[in-house]
Order: sequence, then structure tokens, then C-alpha cells
Amino acid sequence: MPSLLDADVLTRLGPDGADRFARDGYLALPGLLTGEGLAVLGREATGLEAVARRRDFAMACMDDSPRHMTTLGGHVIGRASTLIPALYRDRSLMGLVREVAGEPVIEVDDPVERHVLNILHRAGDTHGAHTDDHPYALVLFLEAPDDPADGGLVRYLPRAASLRTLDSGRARTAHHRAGDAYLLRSDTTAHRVTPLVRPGLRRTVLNFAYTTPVARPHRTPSATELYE
Ligand SMILES: O=C(O)CCC(=O)C(=O)O
Ligand SMILES: [Fe+2]
Repeated sequence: MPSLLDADVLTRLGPDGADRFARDGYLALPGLLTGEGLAVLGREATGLEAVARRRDFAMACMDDSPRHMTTLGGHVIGRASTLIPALYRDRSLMGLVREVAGEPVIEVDDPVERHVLNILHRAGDTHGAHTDDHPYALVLFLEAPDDPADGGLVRYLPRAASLRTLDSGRARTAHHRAGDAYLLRSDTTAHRVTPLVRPGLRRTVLNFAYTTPVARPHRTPSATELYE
């Protein structure tokens, strides 16, 4: 789906993207979506939001970190959308993930976790601290506050010993705009999304999970609790 993705994103980042990713567990991919890609995926997400579900709870298996968000699991997206599953398995997109990851990546079998939609849309909405079950997460931004002061920032800490260390001084913070993306080494990098600070703000992402031929998922109940 070349017209939805900016094929030059890695060239713009320079030659050390994969090295930075290996070191930081994170690589920003600014402007990965073209204007057309953002428009088309934005319309798709707006349609899917009608069947998405509100979640407000503390996730026991992730240190009781908060979830205040509206979500849609991959199993529903797989039935309701042809575009998102096609983009998920798009060769050029998976090639980009492979290049940054520095190893072969494959699709996640689990229909719930492979591609999910996360919408923060109320004041205080947040996706609390966790690690993912699968090694790689490609997060695509369809909506996000333009001003970092409005929240919706990603905090992350690679090779985190525990989720609590995510609020230590070593954690980093990243701001993204609609059309941006990032790749995360998501099974070993603790991460969370900071709360939206006031009403009227929205932050919508697609999260595409990938694994490798040798990786074994960290099985937690988190995806079931958030997406089923
Ligand atoms: O919204 C984000 O930036 C992160 C999403 C995430 O961590 C997840 O869906 O597991
Ligand atoms: Fe995550």
C-alpha cells in the first residue's frame, strides 16, 4: 500500500535508526503515514469507533495501572475492516519493521492482539504502564494533541526491571502528531501513555503487533481484559 506510507521515512532518519532502536527500545518514525494514508485510515477508525468499547479499570497483572480508554480488538477489526488487516500484513510495512528491528518479523497469530485500535477521548484518559505480550509494536497515530502540554505522551524505559521504574528519571518521554508512528521493543520496554489534560482532546492509535519466528509470547491476561 505504497500510497498510504511514506517509503522515505527511514532514509530521512539516517543510517543509525536500527542502532538507536536496539539501544533505546524505541524509534520515532515521523510522517510514516502520507496525507492520503492519514485521511483513509482516519475515516476507517471513525467508522470502527461506533463498535468500540469503553474501558475503565485498573489492570491487576500490570501493577494495577489504570486503563481509561475506548478500544477495539483485532478480532472485530478483522471482521469489520479490509484496509487495516491488509496494511498490517503489507510487505513494505513489514519490511520497514524488519529493517529497524534487525531481525525477521512475522505476523502475530492471535486475532485479538495483532492489530488493535486505542482511543483516548476524555479528560484524564490514559493507557497505563505495561509491557506487551509480543516483541514489537508499531504504533500509528491517527489523532493526537498537537501540543505536548495537552498529554497523550509516550513514556518508556527499555529493559525495565519493573513497571515502577517507569516513573524514575531514566524513563524518556516522546510526543507524536497525527501521521507519525513509532516502533517499540514492546515486550521488554515498559511504557505508558500520559493522561489527556482536558476535555475536547483526542488521541487515536492503531497498534500493530509483530513477533519473530523464535519468540515466545509473554502470556498475560492483559489483551483479553482490554480488547475482549
Ligand atoms: O498508544 C500508544 O502509544 C501505546 C499503545 C500500547 O502500548 C499498546 O497498545 O499496547
Ligand atoms: Fe503496549
